[in-house]
Amino acid sequence: MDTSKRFDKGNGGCPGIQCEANREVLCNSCSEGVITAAHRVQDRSIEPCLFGKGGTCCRNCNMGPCQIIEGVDSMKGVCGADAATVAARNFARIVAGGAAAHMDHGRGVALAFLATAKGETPYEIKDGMKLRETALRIGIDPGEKSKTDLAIEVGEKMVAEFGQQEGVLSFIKRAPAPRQELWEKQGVAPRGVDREVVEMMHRTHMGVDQHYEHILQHAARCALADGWGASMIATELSDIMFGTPVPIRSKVNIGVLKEKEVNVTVHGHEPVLAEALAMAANDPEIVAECKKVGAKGVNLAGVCCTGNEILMRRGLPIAGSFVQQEVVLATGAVEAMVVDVQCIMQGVSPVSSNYHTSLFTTSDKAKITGATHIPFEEHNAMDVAKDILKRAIAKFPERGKHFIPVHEMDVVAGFSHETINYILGGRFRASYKPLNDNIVNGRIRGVAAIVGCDNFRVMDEVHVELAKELIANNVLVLVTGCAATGMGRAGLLSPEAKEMAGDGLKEVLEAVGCPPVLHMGSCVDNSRLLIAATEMVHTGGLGSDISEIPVVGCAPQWMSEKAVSIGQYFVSSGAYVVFGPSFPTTGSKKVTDFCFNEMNEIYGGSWDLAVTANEFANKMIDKIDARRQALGLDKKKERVLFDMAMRRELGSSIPGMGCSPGGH
Ligand code: SF4
Ligand code: MSK
Repeated sequence: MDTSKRFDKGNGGCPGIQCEANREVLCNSCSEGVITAAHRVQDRSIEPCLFGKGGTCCRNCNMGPCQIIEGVDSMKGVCGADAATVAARNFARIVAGGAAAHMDHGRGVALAFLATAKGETPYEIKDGMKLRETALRIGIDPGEKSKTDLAIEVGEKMVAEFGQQEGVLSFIKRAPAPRQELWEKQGVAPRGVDREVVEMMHRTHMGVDQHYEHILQHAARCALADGWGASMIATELSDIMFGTPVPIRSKVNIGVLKEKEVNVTVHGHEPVLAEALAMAANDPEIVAECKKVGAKGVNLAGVCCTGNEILMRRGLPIAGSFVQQEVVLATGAVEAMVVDVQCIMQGVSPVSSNYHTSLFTTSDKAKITGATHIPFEEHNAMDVAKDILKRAIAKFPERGKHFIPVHEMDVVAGFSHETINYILGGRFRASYKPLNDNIVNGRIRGVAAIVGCDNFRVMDEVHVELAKELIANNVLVLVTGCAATGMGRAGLLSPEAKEMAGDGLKEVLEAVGCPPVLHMGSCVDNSRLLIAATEMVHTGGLGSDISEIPVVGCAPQWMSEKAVSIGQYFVSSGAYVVFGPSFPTTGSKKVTDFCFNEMNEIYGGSWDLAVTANEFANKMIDKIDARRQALGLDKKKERVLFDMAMRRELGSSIPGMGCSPGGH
């Protein structure tokens, strides 16, 4: 099944692309001659390879590459490997790649945290309460210890978990007890962060692990070391160091770039760099430099998950999601793009070279041809941040022909697990009980997580259409990553969007005053979703494990290997997870059956595949209803079935909100 969709040629030969703002920039003369991924994806010569897409191309040794067809004896690998072995190995390596990205991110945060605790960085330990709670959770008695001593002890223990060889990772013990027992029984409880990735790469080397089920079980262990290990470490320590997010208003979309300010976009994932830039932007020295060139100040705006990090904690705007990174530069209005790691397309370098824009790489792990490399690490954070900003300011007088579209949208972000607890129950009785009660009484049908990337091979705004359909059916939506930015562009992260919700959900949202789609952060912050699901279990009334609660997940426009690791740790934690528009094992029926069905027998959670928003919604709501029924909560619920006319009407019924995901 070919699930890809192509962009249409838009007006005058400029490519159509998922949002109005993008289209306006790429159709404007300011971007004449600029080539972006939106153009490249239309090139038929880079059509996805069918063997690669289905996971049955093996290049793990130099007797290959071997292209394998399941059930055809003559189409095995030279070594005799069959399609199931190859598809499982490739899937496992995708999980390992994605997990490794989160793990290295987590390690960076843990090292920065430890250095901060020792007073060696410009950051501080902002959330003392969360520090104490975290210490207790990982088996450290806070007692009368000073904040500094406690932070050093927590930091050292977290750093040590990356190289741990035996035992089990500390945060695994946060999971519901039956889940921990299941992981132990299945032999998938992660022992150390790095160990599980190294073992995954070893097992999938030529001639090692060849039984697809055995390979996939270690993929589960590797993913758990990501979700309940490195990603959770990254989120928790970032919160303690930079502040636990609380609801905060801001704006998203390319229109957040400012005409009279020095526009600096921060792109990538690690919050340490973006925090330093945010601190330096208000430094008197920088303010004075801006004045000298006639700029009103520095306008710091995020791209991809760095955007989510600074949006959640500082209320700084997001200029664009993954698919907008080159388009933001093609406005000609950006003085500098500063990148660290992950999801940075090589295309940003040639695009920036069309303008006065400086591209800076900062991580010792990532250089890009054409970019200026300025090494950043937490010990010299402020010096590097100021150096970058001064160079950006110097570019401001060189800004030439440019175009900033008017599109920007108001959002409310910052729904950490702690915030949800607080807004539901209040300061003195913070609890998930009101959420569970409303699920039991049926006002809220269930909870759905929409996570992950946007993708140039998906033209429709599947995230947005899906979210609309879910909330109309009284499903509360939690969102992270670039999906969150897409929701923001479409107006779904504003409290006014409650008008789109079904009656039951709307009643609850009116009582607590939050949007129907809750922005929970970046890719690593999917760990917040694990904690939220666990809290629902602990609160009671909805079963004794994550596999019983009416909660589902999806990544309808996934692109990155990290999304697959995230999906797998949700599945291994007991969630039903739908991916689209394709799944990387479909070349092997055996492996796909294992992921879609047998994993459900083992974990009570499984994978599934959908393409359209409607297909996603049907599958997710069916699963929520099935879990409600198993809990004895139903009474079969009414279903609102969507057609295009209804979607249009829903979008336009809210003041200031058109259907256009471009926003206003
Ligand atoms: Fe081919 Fe086997 Fe080598 Fe893979 S490991 S490339 S299937 S010979
Ligand atoms: S940045 S992993 S495109 S969500 Fe986290 Fe966005 Fe996906 Fe990268």
